Amino acid sequence: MRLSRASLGSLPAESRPRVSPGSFGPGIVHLGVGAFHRAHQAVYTEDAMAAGGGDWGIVEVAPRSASIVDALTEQDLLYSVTTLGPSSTSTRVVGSVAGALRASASPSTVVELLADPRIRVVTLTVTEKGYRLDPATGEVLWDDELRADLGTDRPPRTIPGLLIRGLRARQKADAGPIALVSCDNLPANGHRLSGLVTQTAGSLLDWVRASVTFPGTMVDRIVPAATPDLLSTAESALGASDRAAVCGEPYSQWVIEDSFPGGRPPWELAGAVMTGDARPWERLKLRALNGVHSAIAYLGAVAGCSTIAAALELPGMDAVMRAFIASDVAPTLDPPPGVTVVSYGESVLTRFANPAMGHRTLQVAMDGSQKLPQRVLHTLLDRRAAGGTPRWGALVVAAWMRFVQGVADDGRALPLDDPLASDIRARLAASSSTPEGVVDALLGLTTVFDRALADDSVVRSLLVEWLTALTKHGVAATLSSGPGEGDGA
Ligand code: CS2
Repeated sequence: MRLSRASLGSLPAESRPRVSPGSFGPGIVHLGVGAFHRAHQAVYTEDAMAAGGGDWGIVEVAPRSASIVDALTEQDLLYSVTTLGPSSTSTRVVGSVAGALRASASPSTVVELLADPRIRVVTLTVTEKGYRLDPATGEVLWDDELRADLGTDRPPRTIPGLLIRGLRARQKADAGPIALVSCDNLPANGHRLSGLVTQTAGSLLDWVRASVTFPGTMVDRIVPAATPDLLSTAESALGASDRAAVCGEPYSQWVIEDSFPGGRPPWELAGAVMTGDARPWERLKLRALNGVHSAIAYLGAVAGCSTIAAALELPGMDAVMRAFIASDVAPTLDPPPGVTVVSYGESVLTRFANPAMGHRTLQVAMDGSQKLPQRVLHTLLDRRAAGGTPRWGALVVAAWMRFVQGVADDGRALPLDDPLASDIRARLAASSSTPEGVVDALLGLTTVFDRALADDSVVRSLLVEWLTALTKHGVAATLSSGPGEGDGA
């Protein structure tokens, strides 16, 4: 049996949707219907509607992928989320989806939706690269594709193109104000999205200033890619197969700036924190969670570990991550009231150690050029500006430099899945393969490394020392020499 409205009656009671599918109208358009969104915002929205009502159904827009849209459509827009605790799992069907379509197949429908007065919120999970912003500066990366989206009538192909064309249609239709909400791990994501829209708005700018808000958010839940094992766990829990099943850890957090001119779902009833300023949360999460995640991913992948939990068990890894958090990350943060960076970091390491997750190091390692600035390099910059020596942060960057060379410590090939892969490979091919040569070649990636970092001799020599240690002795030996006496000191 396949999951569908007809099969809902035979699901175990605790797995049934908390809202009745079809009993509410659409209120949100979501761009980027990936696993993270389905395990996070869609769940909060279902819980918010279950607790407080409202027409906040989500119309899911997949920028390209047809398979998720087909699966949702065949299942009457239903799918399940399996929560993977360290010793038990539970599966629930989510009923907050009100539509699903593929932007590349129906761009004009997406534009029309953005001009529909019922839609008052647009959320986005399009990954760092979807915004087409320079990761180091947040400036728009103009190219022919984006110019054509903004300057011609052809169906838009880029995310900024879809947004601007939709907003133009909304202004024309006089459909009322709207909030655009980035749910990606970008630094000051509301500010970045507002920068993207204002830099590309052209003659629409005055209307955007008067009618569009860009609430910043901090989104958090570890969501590994779905596997065949997950699909069978979901099927046995539900007694029905689900081709759109996703999974996630028990922990989940959403902090949202409360600036929604057309209204919003009562997300606070679902446990979200509504605030005036999400940046302290966001910065804490980017540096003390995502930065540590990336660190474990690069070191772990080079050491031959396929999952984050396995990499965390490498002798010395936990101690080095604690040293990174306490010595480099913590001094750069001003955490939200009641939170300390070190205790937040402790809870993050416990979450990463959850053996049920099977979160692959290569999944977290992808798109490093887009992730490093906000996750690690901003920590280094702040430490240097305060006169510090970011020894552990430099180890993380050196681990990325070791990773992008494409060979693990045991000689196996490591894939490089990154929008700058060809630039990275070309730079490495043109440089000497000594640690100095590799460090200098990669520091030349100007959209990744701020000049202040690339020109900093203290940072450069820390990178060379760590890369020498990683190359000569391997990750395991480098980590097990521990925070006390690593080669990077
Ligand atoms: C991870 C994040 O893949 C990655 O880069 O660091 O997806 C991480 O799991 C989430 O941000 C947790 O909220």
